[in-house]
Amino acid sequence: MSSIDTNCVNSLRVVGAELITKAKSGHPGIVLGAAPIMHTLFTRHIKLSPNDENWFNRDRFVLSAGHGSTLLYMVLHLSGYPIKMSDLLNLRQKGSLTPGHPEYGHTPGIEITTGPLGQGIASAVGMAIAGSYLGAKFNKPDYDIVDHYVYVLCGDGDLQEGITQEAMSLAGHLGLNKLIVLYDSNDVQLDGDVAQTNSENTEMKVKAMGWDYFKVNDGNNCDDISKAIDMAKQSTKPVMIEIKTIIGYGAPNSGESSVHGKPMPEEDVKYLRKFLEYNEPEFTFNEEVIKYYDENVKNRGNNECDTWNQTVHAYSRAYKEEYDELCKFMYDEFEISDYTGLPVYEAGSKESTRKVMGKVLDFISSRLPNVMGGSADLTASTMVKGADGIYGTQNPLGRNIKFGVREHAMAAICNGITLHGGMRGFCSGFFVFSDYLKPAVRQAAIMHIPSLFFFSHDTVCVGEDGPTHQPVEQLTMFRATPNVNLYRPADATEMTAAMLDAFSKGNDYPTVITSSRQAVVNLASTNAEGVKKGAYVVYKATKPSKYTIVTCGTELSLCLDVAKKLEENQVYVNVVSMPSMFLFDKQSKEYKESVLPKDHKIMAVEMGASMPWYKYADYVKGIDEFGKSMPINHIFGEYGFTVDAIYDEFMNNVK
Ligand SMILES: Cc1ncc(C[n+]2csc(CCOP(=O)(O)OP(=O)(O)O)c2C)c(N)n1
Ligand SMILES: [Mg+2]
Repeated sequence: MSSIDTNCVNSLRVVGAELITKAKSGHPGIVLGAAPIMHTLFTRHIKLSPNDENWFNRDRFVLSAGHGSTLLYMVLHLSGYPIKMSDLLNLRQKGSLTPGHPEYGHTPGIEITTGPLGQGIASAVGMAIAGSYLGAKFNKPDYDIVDHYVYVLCGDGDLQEGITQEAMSLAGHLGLNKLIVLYDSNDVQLDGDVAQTNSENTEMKVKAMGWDYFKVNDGNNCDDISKAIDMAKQSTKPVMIEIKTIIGYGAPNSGESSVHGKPMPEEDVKYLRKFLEYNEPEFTFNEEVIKYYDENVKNRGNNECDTWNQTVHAYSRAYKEEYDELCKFMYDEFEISDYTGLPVYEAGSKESTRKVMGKVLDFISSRLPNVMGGSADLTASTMVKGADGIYGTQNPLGRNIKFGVREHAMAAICNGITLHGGMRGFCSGFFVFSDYLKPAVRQAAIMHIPSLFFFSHDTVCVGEDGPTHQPVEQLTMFRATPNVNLYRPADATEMTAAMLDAFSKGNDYPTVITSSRQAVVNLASTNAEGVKKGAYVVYKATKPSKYTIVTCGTELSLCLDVAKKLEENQVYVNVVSMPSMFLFDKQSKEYKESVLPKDHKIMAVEMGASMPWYKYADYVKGIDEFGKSMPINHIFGEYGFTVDAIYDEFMNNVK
């Protein structure tokens, strides 16, 4: 290793340890162990332009081992991103630019929020899919417009997560040759040695999944790491480079799990400095280091970006039409203006909302070439699929991703597609199995990105498949998750409005849409404007009323029938459809009170856990037990979701 590499790596190690000790919290183990990996990747390989953070063809870097944030912040600081030393000194402090784990949209240069192990590597697969699609669409001989790599740094913990197996298996199947995973293999994790937990052969495992595998035996050797990355770039498959490192290298307790996540005491930092023969003042990168990063990351990257801009300029002349289209992708300029072909449903007709969801999605895909996604082996049930055939090496322009039964990776991949830029990812499954992918929806919500999650079979009306397949608490789960818009539309009108809104521009939150297995009546009284406000009065009582029934989804038509029966008995109630609590809560006080008047007694009705409705209602008719296997026509009676049963419940508890 050259002396400059040693100087850079040692300064990352010492300053990193000092910053964590100053912060009184953080993870020195990975910083000390993986510093040579990050240094080599950034100074010799990665293409980034600090001048243009959003350069479309930059390499994407994903720190799947999010606890290594300090290392990433330091490298980005040295690379010329607007992260100052004062920001580093504020590591993990309130309001700082350098929070505990990397946060997308918060710190310059951070491509994705990470911390929950496994999410990063799975989303990187999505970034690689988006990159390959865009490359296939726009690259021409001599014009490599989108040909970037997606690099991941992961640790032992990432590889233990189930989501990682799902994602890697799919990446291998799809032959994502621009995906390069650098595995910080230090045989140690938080609670002890990895050997206490794992005995599989990583090389055999990843090769069996269709990956190439290279190994670097000495993780302190930047040249060896660099050579392996060079080889990885030549591969026709996704590549894992296992790099043997020593956790906490240079600390007195290096190689032990105790160095993973506790700041080093002052005397240990002194020991480290002595061990590395590092003599700069505290918190100091010396001139040589700064200059080296200036030249080899910042200037190199900015130059590569300039060259790319020239290529694109020439491309704009040689391929005018493609260039115009490329701009629409890059600047997110697609919008639906022509609604010809949007399915129309007559009032009074019957259709399941899942069928409507599928048809509207097909329409949207035909208008928006930047949407891409699919289902977890449930297209036949959810009706959700992408356009233009199945995506894969045979058809890189296919927009239908067959995820297989890999819900968790599917949702994280969907986030990666969206994060890449230029594309919007969507995915789909049975609502009950949203449990399998919820952490990725949470990530999307934290990142404020508009990933899309479409589910069918949204209540116990699934029927025969029984409690394992009958969702009860999942609606509550998403409604309780901050920054998630959950839509539960009642009929074709509401579903169409929800779908179009989900794909509209400017949403800084993910959208979850649920749909019914069974057919429902398409009502004359539902409307798109009301849907966008989250809730609206669908039926106004014919005489002054003191009561409102609030509901959503397939229970809306039922509640309208209940209101009719009540009127026949001189009880006058309004009926409110509330497809989105998230949007309703954002409305003005006046609007909210016009929908749910303060002086009304309010009953909520939904075939799901009652909990979220207590925010709005005095009395809730819900389902607070698991489902039971039986045909759907028995379900309504079993759970009291018939006109007569709800009528009685209203009369006994609300009136
Ligand atoms: C999903 C998830 N589970 C648990 C954690 C807590 N956690 C953070 S790092 C870590 C150990 C990971 O071990 P490894 O990847 O080997 O990191 P190293 O100790 O080598 O730095 C754990 C359990 C987490 N961040 N995410
Ligand atoms: Mg480890």
